Formats: sequence, structure tokens, C-alpha cells
Amino acid sequence: AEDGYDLWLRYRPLPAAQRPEPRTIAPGADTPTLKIARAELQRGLGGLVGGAPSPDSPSILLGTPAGSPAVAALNLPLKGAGDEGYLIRTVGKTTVIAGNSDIGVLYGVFHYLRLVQTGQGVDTLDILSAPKVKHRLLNHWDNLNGSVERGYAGASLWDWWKLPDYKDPRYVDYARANASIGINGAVLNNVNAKADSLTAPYIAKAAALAEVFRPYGIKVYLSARFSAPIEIGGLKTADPLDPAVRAFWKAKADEIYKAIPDFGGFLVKANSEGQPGPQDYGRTHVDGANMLADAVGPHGGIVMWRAFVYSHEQPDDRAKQGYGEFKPFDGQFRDNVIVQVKNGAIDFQPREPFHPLFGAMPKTNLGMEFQITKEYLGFATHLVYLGPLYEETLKSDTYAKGQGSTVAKVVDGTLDGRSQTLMAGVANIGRDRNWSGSQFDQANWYVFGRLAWDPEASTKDIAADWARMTFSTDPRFVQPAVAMMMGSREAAVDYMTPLGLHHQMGRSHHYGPGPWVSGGERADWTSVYYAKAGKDGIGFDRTAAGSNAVAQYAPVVAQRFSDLKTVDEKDLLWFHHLPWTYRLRSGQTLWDGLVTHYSRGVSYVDGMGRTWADLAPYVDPERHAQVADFLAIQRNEAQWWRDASIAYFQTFSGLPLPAGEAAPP
Ligand code: GCW
Repeated sequence: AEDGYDLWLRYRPLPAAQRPEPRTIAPGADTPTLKIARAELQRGLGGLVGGAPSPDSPSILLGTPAGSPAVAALNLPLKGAGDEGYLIRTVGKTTVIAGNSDIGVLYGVFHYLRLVQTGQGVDTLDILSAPKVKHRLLNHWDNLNGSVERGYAGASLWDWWKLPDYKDPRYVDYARANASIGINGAVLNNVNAKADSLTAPYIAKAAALAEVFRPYGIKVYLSARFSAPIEIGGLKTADPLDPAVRAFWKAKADEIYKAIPDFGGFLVKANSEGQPGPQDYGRTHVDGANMLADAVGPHGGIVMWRAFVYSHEQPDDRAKQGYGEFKPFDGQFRDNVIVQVKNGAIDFQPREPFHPLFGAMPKTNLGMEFQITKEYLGFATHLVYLGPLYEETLKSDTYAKGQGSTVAKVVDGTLDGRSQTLMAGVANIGRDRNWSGSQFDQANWYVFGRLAWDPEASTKDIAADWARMTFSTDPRFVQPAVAMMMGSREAAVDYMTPLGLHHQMGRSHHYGPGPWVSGGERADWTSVYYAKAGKDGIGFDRTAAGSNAVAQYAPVVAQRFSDLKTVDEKDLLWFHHLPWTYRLRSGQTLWDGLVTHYSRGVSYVDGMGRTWADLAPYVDPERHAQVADFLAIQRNEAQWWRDASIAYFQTFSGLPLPAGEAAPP
């Protein structure tokens, strides 16, 4: 069935005009990874190209200089390929796919197949590629009971009941899909972790998954609950300076590495949203992270310590807390600790300015955490391609070392010469046949992997690759589909939270509008806290006159955000509280402009519906119908967002709608 299970690795026959000649695949070393590489080539070319090669057909030679005399004899310049990269080069009638490691070769094979699959010529190639980020990880927020926190694609893929004895073949498909985009690690369990995940039975289950993933270059990692020494270690404390606690973690690490020799390490959410952490004992993030780092360090493991922290007390401005708690510790974390920072300081909103920690901790490994699952962007039914969101953040200039100090350069380590680099994505994968809950959400998994390999890549080009691989290489399909994808995130910003508004979603589930949400246990879980709408106007003043969150950015950036003449209007109400009659650059009042943005979001979704209808000839009926049905849901809900937001905010603005705008029902 055309249900999307194949993802972007469909390998259906290419149109004749795009089909290269059949090729023979030269025999070579039979390591587990190279066997997979050869089988993938066979499968890919068999499907895409078909036909039987003849004795004088061109051939493909793959391998490493160390494992293949034929590759070694070519004396290829493989230095730039590093540990995981590859060189694809045409030498006479042979295409060589070579790397310094088997996994590099497998990545090269996937690149080669992508060229074939997207209808690009493969006759003369000379491509050198190496990942710019070392740890390219999915973070699964998967619970041990099979549910997935913020997961919209069904239950967890990991069948904990049947592991370790039964290894679902789907684990191979998962590993293969990840390898095809360069992802090299998976944190198996939720950051809101249960200590059970570190007990012997679960270590055995994780080891079984690690065994399946290993030939695909994917390491497993676990989220560690900081209080595990109490819950499963029989201790009275989890104080990181307590010798018994330190001994517990050392022994735990030794036990894990015995079962999983290439275990990646721990991810930790500590002292945030009620999770235990070192501050419970009057200790610091450094004390906690370094203790765990010392436990896994001798085995080559890392600790990813999350900077998404905020306390239970009424915060001053939640946007400031991560920076406030971490910046003072710059230079104090061990070399194998990576501080994992969300792209923005609040929480995976449709749009946030980049997190002020980027660029602010030059003596610390800082990793990026993006969310692939669309917690705040309409779950699985809204078509929102996240490429432009990721790209906007990565291209943001921190000015930490003058102009050009982009977030991408912090993340890839080049700004401060760091090599423990990390890009993590909160996975959108579950047991749905289509993996991600919708056809188009597969693109978000895809673009995340490609950007982790190269944070400076163009997400438009990546969308085009994905659309060709997933649906059709016909330009009459690709061009409109990519255009539709590229504008889809801005449309969601428009109908949900235009002009710098944020966190206006329904309470706790975060689906649908809830700008009126107030009260409850925490102000910073309410929409009214973030929008600060009143008769006088709307927006969160983060300038020096307000919470002064702007001061956490480099002076040039702070200045730009603070000044109404220079702040980008897309961030306007993130940084400023303004009267309803404030004049936007368009000449419209703020009120009229807000209404216009909401409506523009709705019309964009309308347009996507029409575009998709026109694209029916290029898509199989099954996938086409599902996307069309989801777009209809999105259309209704964009309207709901618009109407609800306008109706609510109008109670403050007291202003009429601009001409031609329909009143909410
Ligand atoms: O935004 C919040 C989510 C929580 C999540 C938390 C986090 C895993 O609503 O579900 O918990 O972020 O990132 O820790």
C-alpha cells in the first residue's frame, strides 16, 4: 500500500529520461556495514534503474582504503572525509564511493542513491562530504509504558515488552532511514525519565536495540533520572558530591558499557519542571553534569545536560532563566559535557528569537535542541515544514565575535574551536505506518538530519530533494510542492502567533487557540502572561524598561531588538509592549496588522488546499487523499485560530476590524 511506510527511500522506477545506465557493483569486504551498503545499492538501483548490467556497463566500487586493495590503489584524497565522511568520484568507467570508515561509505552510498533518485546525473561525480556536527541525535520522548510525550504518530516504536528477545524488523527500517540522512545516535527514552530505564532489564533491552543499530552507525543513549541512586540504588541521597552517589553512577556506567560497549552517554533534564537535580542538594548544574561525565568519560561517553530549566517559584521572565543559570558556569563543565540548549528561550514556539546562550558560553560545548514533533505547531494534521524555522535560527547572528558569529557556527564548533558538537531533534516518530503521523511530517525528520550534517545547508534545496524522493521528480510537482512547503511555517506563525506573540495555545495540550488562558499554578504556563494584552496594548516588554531580557544578547543585537526602528517586526511583540494604534512599517495600526496576519495565515492554508488538489496527477490516491483531508482540518483550524484570537483581543483593543475583514462568528 502507498501508506508512506517507505519514507523518502521509495526507489520506484525513474522516468526513462532520468534513468542512468545499469551498473555493476564490484565485490569487496563483507563487514556488516559494507554488506548493508552493497545491499542498499542493489535495492536502490534495482528499483530506480532496473535492467541488467552488461560486461561493459559502468561499475561502482565501494570501500575503505584499509579494507579494499582496489580502493587503496586509487590513492584518493580522503583526508577531508574524516571519520564519517565520504568521497564519490568517477574514475574512468567506475564510480568510487570511498570513506575512511565503513559508515562513511554507507553515507556515501545514500548520497549517491539520492542523486539517482532525484534525477540528477551520475556520470561524472566528484563529491567530498563530511558532517560538520559530531553528534547528530534524535531525542525520543518515549516512555517505558509505550506512550510518547508530545508524540502524534502513535505509540513508541520500542516494544519494551518484547525486547530484548524479540527485535521487531521495523528497528532495522528505522536505523536505515536515519543512516540515510546521517543521524548517528538515538536517545531512547523521555527526558522526563524513570529510573527504571537504568535497571538491568532495561539495559538489556537497550543493548538489543544497540545491536540492531550498530551497523547503521547509530549509538544508543539513555535519559538519566538524577535521583536514580535513591530509586534504584538504595541510597538516601542523590547529592552529586556524595561519594556513595558518585560510586553508584560509576558502577552504573560500567554496567551499561559492559552490555553496550559503544553506549553514547546520558541526556539529563535536571531541576526543571519538577525533575530532580543537583540543586535539590544545594549543588549546581556543574556538580551534577561533571559527576556523570566522570562516570562515562573513561568509556568515551558524553553527557548532554539540558539548559531548558525553570524553577517552581514565580519567575521574573521565564525567557531569562536558562541564560541566568548557565552563563556563570562557562568554562567549568568537563570536556565530555555538552550543554543542550533549545533553539529559543521559551519553548519550541512557532517563532522565537535565537536563545541568548548561543555565543555566550565560548568555553563550553553548546548543542542545539530542535523539536521535530510539532507540539506547538498543530501536531500531525497541520502541514508545517520546519526547515525555514531551523534555518532562521541557525542563520541568526549572535555577534559574539563580531558580525558572522552565527548560531550555526556555534553549533558546528567553528566559532570557538570546539569539537564536541551536537544537534539534537526531539523525534516525531511513532508506530503509525507513515512513521511521523502525516506524510509531510516526514520532511521534518528528513530536514533535521540533513541540517545536522550541514547546519548551513539550504532548507529549500533539502525540501526539493525530499519532495522528489518522496513523491515525484516531475518539475510540475516539485516546484509548487516546495513553494507550498517553504511558506507553510510562516503561515502557521500568521494564524497562531503573528508579530512576535508566543505561547497562545490551549493549556497543557498546546493544541488550538487559548489566548485567554490564565490562572492555575503557574503564570508562565498561561497565554495572558506572554501576550500581556490590555486596554493599553499588547506584547511583552523585554527591553531595559521591562524584563531586560535583551541584555542577555551581545550589545549590537540587544540594541537592534530594543529599538523600534530596527527590531524585525516578526519579533515585535516578543520584545515590546505597544499600543493598539502603534504604526507598523506597512502604515497599518498594530491592531489592523494583527488581523491582517491572522487572515493571511488562513488564506495561505486555503492556497495549500488548492495547490494540493492540482497536484493529484503526480501523487498516488492514498497519500494524496490523506494530505488533502489533513489540509481540510488545518483550514478549519486556521480559521478557528484567527477568529478566536481576534474575538478575544478585540475585547481589549475595542477597535473595529479593517475593511473587508469578516467578523468572527
Ligand atoms: O515544553 C515542554 C513540554 C514538555 C517537555 C518539556 C521539556 C519533556 O511541554 O512536555 O517535557 O518541554 O522539553 O523538557
